[in-house]
Amino acid sequence: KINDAAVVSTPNDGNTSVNRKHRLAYDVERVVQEHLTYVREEISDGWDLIHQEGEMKVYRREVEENGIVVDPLKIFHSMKGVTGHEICQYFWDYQYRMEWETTLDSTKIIEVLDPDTVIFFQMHKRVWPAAQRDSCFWSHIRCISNSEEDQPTWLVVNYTTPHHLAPIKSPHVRLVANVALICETIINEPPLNIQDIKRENIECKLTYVAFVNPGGWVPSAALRSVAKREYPRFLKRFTSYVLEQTRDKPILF
Ligand code: H15
Repeated sequence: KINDAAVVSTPNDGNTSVNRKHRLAYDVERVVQEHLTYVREEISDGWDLIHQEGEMKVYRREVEENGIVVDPLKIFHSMKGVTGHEICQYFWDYQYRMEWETTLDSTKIIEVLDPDTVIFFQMHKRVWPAAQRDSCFWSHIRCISNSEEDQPTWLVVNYTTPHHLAPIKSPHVRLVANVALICETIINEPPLNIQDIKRENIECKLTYVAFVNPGGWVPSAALRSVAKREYPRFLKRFTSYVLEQTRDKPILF
């Protein structure tokens, strides 16, 4: 099965596979499969609901490693009017990023590994009394068909990787991240003809998970309060951006 694992599918045609492997293909496959395995896991003991607003629920588990806060975070949300493909496309595509991201100074692509996988270098805004953070990560978009009848699952994974074009330069500190956005599209009261599906018939259930290590010490209370404020803010702003961008466009299934 390991050979199949590195087959790369194209976002615009989930059924075609091309055998174009790049040096990080196995890494991408491993992390994608991990996210798919855990996405259905129920919220259990140790997870605190830290924010709830409409359909959005933000959970966090308090974890420290060597005195550094590395709290895993999980958001469940559901919205009408957009597909999982649309949500993931806007999240992955760098050309829209600075329109919805409020915690970045810059973003750039430093390598294209295949049509669905790129490496980003980002400079984050300095948001608390600590050194400025940067990040270097591969970002992969994927469509997974579950069955003939169901809409496919779409996901994006952002995962830290080193890169010769992005050396760590003091005073900047490198963030270490493993972030996934996983979307399922539901068609309510499906019309007989697929062409008749309207935006009001579609609903997207999304899960966003983030494991972020600040890469160095940051005061715990400050970091937790920034995270509690910024993650819900990000998801609200991002999802309203996608709604606004897609409202008058044909539905992208
Ligand atoms: O996922 C989000 N943004 C993407 C696209 O820019 C990048 C993200 C990523 C973050 C860090 C490293 C690599 C990749 O996936 C939205 C992120 C919203 C973040 C809200 C701010 C939270 C503040 C607490 C983070 C703790 C890290 C310490 C510096």
